[in-house]
Amino acid sequence: MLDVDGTLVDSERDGHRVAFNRAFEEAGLADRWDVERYGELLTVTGGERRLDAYFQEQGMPADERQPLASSLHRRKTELFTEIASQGEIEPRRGVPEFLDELAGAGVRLAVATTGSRRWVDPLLERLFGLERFEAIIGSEEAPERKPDPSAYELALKRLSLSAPAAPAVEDSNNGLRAAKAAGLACVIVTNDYSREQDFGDADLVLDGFGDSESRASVLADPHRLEPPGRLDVDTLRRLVAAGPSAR
Ligand code: XBP
Ligand code: MG
Repeated sequence: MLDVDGTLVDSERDGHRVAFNRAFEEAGLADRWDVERYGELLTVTGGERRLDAYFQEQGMPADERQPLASSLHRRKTELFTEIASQGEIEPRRGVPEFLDELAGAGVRLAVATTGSRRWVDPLLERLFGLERFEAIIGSEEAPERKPDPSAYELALKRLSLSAPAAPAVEDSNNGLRAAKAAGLACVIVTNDYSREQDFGDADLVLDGFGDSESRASVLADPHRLEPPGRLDVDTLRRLVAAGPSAR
């Protein structure tokens, strides 16, 4: 079970953030989210909810901010899709190799994201090919965003799997909480935005996927899985065998 934003792709700082700022500019608004501010705003999942929470913080009344958040988010989605179609959103280092290894081992894959299918599907198709994923659950299927577990619960249902059989790979505390609430074991691969977050409940924490040229460092390994400098199929299999509550 795979998260998208921040996990499979580096999409937040140079993707969604830039698209939000362009949407503000086009709408004649002076608001701009710099890299640091966007990191704080990321604690609210879902682009429309993030806009709404931001305008609420600015003191805007609900009847004004909700339609504004909705129209800005619609435009932001179009702008992000354009950015992605220009090839500006890259897979995280090690992800293509990781997905190839999973495919080679016959591991069934599903995606569980709070993002909209309107940009998720074309981006996954462009970077990895949609045929790899047996199910893709986005905000349209699971409107209660992470840390709500519904995206993971639906993904399990689509694959007719029960939770212990399927570990999640995530990058954030919100994602970890969603996966855990669905009963999944969860591997965290941190990134620049998430590295300071609380991953105390995670089953394995790495600072990257790792590949042949760059080893991932292990930040927490409560099951003593001892991955070989990268996240690999064997480590995931041993995690499933250990079970999420084996700590
Ligand atoms: C990612 C998100 C998303 C993106 C933007 O959370 O919160 O909202 O920032 O996508 P996760 P949308 O990685 O935990 O799924 O604007 O389509 O919501
Ligand atoms: Mg994420």
